[in-house]
Amino acid sequence: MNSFEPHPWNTGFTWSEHSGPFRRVTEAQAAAFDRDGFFVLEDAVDAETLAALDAEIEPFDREVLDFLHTQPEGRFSIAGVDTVSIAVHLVARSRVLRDFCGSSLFADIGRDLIGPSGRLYWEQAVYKQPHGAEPVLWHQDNGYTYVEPQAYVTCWVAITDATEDNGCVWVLPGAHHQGTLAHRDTPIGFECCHDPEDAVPVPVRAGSVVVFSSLTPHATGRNRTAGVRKAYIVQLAPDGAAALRGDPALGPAHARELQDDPLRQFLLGT
Ligand SMILES: O=C(O)CCC(=O)C(=O)O
Repeated sequence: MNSFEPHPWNTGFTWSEHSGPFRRVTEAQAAAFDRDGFFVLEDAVDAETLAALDAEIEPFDREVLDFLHTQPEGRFSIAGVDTVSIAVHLVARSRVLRDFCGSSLFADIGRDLIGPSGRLYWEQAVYKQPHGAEPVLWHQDNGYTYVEPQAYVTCWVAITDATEDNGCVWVLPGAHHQGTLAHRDTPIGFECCHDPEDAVPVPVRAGSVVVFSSLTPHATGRNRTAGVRKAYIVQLAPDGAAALRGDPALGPAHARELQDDPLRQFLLGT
């Protein structure tokens, strides 16, 4: 049996169920989101848009890899030339990515799963390098930066096919109901559980989007193939969401930072 400890700042969390009418998400997908904490929007991004994303992200990823090569052992935080490259806040530097995140796809998902005033909270490209050294450990997105409200939405856009071999997402259905869990800090990232029971792989075709909650424990395996596994991650939060600052081991948060940077955290559909 999986057993979890709550994050010290998570007291009295309750999951809010979603009800229609929905714009993009089906009733069944919304029910899966409430029950399991995830679902897949199959083939949500067309081939032309995917090719544009791929081409646009390429120089940013190259920049990250060049930076990683200057670091001791090619590593910086959880990223490394031999494992994963992560390029953040690209909408501030790319009209193509700004338009993609401002598109009706995310406006609709936001409307369906967050409500009328959703905002882009974060976006990043995560590229798993060929024959990668490490997995991304089991974590909740709200375990890295504690945001309130705790439940926001992650859209994991597959730019290449994602398979069990190259490091697709795995999720732990149902655990999102407990709110944010305690995470331990390891040399290769935060971890909320290890090798949990009932984990589910979510392989997807390029162009499909794995939609999951910021509270859904997830992980990705090592890339055991010769190709790069490419994903662009787009996270949507309610307007007014704030990141809490402090060390949960030392006590309550000492600051709340509103997530409304106009350069990269714009209202959805704008
Ligand atoms: O795409 C991946 O390999 C992992 C990404 C992830 O879990 C995250 O960005 O929180």
